[in-house]
Amino acid sequence: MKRRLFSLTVAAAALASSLPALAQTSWDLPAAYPATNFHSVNLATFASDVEKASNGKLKITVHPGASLFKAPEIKRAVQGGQAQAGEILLTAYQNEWQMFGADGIPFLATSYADSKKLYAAQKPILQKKLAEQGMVLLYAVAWPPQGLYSKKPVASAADLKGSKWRAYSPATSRIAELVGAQPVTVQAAELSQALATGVVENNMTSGATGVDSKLYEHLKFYYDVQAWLPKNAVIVNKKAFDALDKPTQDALLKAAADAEARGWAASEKVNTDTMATLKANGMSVEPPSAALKADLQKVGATMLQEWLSKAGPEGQQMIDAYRK
Ligand code: PCA
Repeated sequence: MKRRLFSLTVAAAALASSLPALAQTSWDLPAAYPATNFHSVNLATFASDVEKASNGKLKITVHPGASLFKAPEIKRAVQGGQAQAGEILLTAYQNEWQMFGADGIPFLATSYADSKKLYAAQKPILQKKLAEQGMVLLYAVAWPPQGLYSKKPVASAADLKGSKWRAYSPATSRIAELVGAQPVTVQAAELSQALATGVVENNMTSGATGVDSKLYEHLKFYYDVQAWLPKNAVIVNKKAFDALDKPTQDALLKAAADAEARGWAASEKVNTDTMATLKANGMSVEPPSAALKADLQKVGATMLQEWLSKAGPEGQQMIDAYRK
């Protein structure tokens, strides 16, 4: 009996000593949008691609729906290493550095093609800034174009005066101010609740978030303004990245490049599909009137000037690179 126990112990010890060879790194990746959202679905595929391509050496657990960290806390969590990786909405961090907000400026880039050009102009400085902050950019994917959801019909910006406007970024708050509405910052995870309780009565976001948050249950009008396409970026703590062996780093970067291509394609498809879903759920989906469009374009022109004056030469260079 004793001998048997001894040989079992020896076997267990032998097994344990062979473990480092199979060592697995586990990462947490907090994200702020529901599991069914196309960004989250893409993250799940990305995580499983990484696990396969690294032969199980790197396991990434995605935590969607702001379940691990609230949206505005994710960047700092990755920077501080509380989470090894995370997905952030770049424009939400504009107050920290103006360049983060370049894709939140209304009417600067309104199509997928222009949005990709803007990303190309923004990417090198984003990578540099994140590196200075101890992080690595893995990939970024645009949300579908942003339109206006409202409880009441909106013929021109005058109809927005005094309304309770949901904002998700400094830029969306600024739009509210410029049209005379009252901005209230509400994260996507709390949007349906805020609408149900009457905290807000309109907002600008995508068809994707409209469907995720069932905005048609509270708001009957959608104006397909196509004003800008903000991006989500997936970032990783640099120390965590550097701790991986080279083959695992390569597997991660390859899976990230695939996720970026897949995400942009998914975004376009989701844009088309969600417009149909909004209509099927009784929402009026229309282009904005000429007056509303002109009013919002004026807001966009003001915001671009404001952004350029804050962003300085770095901002001007980026806009020039984008427009080239
Ligand atoms: N949905 C996110 C950000 C942009 C979008 O389309 C939101 O409404 O919070």
